Amino acid sequence: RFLENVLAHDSFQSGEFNTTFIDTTPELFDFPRVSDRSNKMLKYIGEVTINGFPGINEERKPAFEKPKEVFIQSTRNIPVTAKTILDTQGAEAVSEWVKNQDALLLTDTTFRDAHQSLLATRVRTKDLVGIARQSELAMPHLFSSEMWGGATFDVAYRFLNEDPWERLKLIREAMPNTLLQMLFRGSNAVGYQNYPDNVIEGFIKQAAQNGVDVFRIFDSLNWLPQMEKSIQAVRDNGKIAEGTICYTGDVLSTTRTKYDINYYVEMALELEKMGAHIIGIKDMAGLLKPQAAYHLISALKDKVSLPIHLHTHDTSGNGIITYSAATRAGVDIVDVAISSLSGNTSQPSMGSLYYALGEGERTPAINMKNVQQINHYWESVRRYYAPFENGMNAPHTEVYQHEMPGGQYSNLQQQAKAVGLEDRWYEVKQVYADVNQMFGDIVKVTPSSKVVGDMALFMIQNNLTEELIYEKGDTLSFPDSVVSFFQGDLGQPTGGFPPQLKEVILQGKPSIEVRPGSLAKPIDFDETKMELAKLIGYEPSQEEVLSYIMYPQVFLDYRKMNDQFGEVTILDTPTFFYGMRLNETINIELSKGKVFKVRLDEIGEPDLEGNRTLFFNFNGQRREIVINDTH
Ligand code: 3PY
Ligand code: ZN
Repeated sequence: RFLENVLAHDSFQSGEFNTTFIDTTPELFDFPRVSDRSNKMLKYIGEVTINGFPGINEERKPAFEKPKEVFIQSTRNIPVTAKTILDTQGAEAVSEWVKNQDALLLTDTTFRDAHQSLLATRVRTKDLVGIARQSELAMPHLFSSEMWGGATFDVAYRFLNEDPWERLKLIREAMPNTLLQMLFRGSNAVGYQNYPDNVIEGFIKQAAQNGVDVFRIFDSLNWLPQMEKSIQAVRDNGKIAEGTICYTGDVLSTTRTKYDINYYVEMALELEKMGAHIIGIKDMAGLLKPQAAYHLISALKDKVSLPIHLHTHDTSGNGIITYSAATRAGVDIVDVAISSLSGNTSQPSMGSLYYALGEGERTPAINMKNVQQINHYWESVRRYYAPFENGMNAPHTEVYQHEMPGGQYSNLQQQAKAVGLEDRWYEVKQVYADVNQMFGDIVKVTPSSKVVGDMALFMIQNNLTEELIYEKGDTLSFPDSVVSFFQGDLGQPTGGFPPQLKEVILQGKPSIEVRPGSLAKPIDFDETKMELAKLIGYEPSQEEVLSYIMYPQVFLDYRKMNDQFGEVTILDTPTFFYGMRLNETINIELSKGKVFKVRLDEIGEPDLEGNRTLFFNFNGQRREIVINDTH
């Protein structure tokens, strides 16, 4: 094996017979590890080559051009950033610093919400880390980079075979001078249900230790008691708590007055009392129209002493005008994405906003030449993810009627398809809006938005109208998420539940009106750690224990995949999704600086059991891998 390794080594093959490389190349002696790891990797490649990747229908791997090299000149003097202020003077000082800036500050959502909203959250750590350092150099004046939380946590494990904590650590390393921001669902953390208080506290502590600086904390019903513990935990860890209000309806509507300007001002004042450092306005569906933005932000700036951070989605096509109006009204920070991952269900484009605002004292401090280079990278990388595009490619003003959040649109479309309602999608959107009214006009964002979606599908599938629900209610078996919602498991909506519907849906089941976390038994972390150790065969880290608490089965499935295939995160994205073409050669960096060449030489015919043998050339050695063809 040693001889094989030597013969296969680049230095040997290049005809350089100076054997000092034997002394300086420890991997030549590293037989079992390299061959075990590489066999697992080849097994993965073989598996995707033959059986495909979930959600990808193309039979053959397309040819992708490599992203252009990005080279951003680093400056000698590191500018004073919000991150340096946080690290040297603390969170309150950041709040003051933000308020004292004339220029509009920007949060770049490219690493989180942009791909969550456009590409089903599928962008891999490799592609993010591949541009993270250059992004920081290109955009040193960003307020923050939103790169964690929301759906990225479970999607990483569930669909990408990667560990989200690892992503956080790597981006932290690559971006030491930028505030890293995460989206945190209050008492639902990064999940879809309520967790006990000590889980929320434990999660925030671990996220802070691994590099999160700004926690955007929201509740899916805007119910303040669900946010208090999280805000306190962020403060206890010396990080920035962005107390966030979800925006719904239309503050200027004269017919729908439940969520008027006063509602937001009151809530912001409560969040300020709770200890928030910044007030976030989270317009997750993109409903905030330009004039409404002007009035809302003006009122908030007038009544609240904290900085205001505005988040919208460009679904309607009005995002830039909304931001322009908010900027005139004095908003402190807005969320944008790099152009090639912006627009439609994503955030408005950073470049478009820059040019729209023109020269003036609020012009954001960005170097568009640098931003262009980063944009070229994402233009190429986005192509890898084409199968996950959500299909919306034009402004969609219908969002003002159905009010579905950007991230839910394609998800619910898939859910509808799965139950055979693909052709009735227009109806699903209408019923979604009707269900919202039946529920008393609630905030719709993960996880409350899922409840509305589930109810809409249930009604269409069972040919139910609102009247029929009241008539036949006690004979119906409502979706679990709907029952649990009316039981109070996600908290209480503004104005309470409609009493008659609550009675029909609960059919005598008990409900609560207190904060669910106040009843939940705290998790015993030591016991859970022991339980998990038995299941995975080693002592887990605190991060792994938390992941297991949030998503037990998803985490265990990920461990199983990891044991079977190893660290597939090191594969380039086209290979990860599509496997290899016959006679293609790829490079795999099995560990830092150790690059191996892999060629797929032959794919054998299936035998009677459907097994095919794939012949690879792995750094000069022939390797055979048997894959069961499941077609
Ligand atoms: C999430 O919770 O994942 C969201 O992005 C909500 O808008
Ligand atoms: Zn969003």
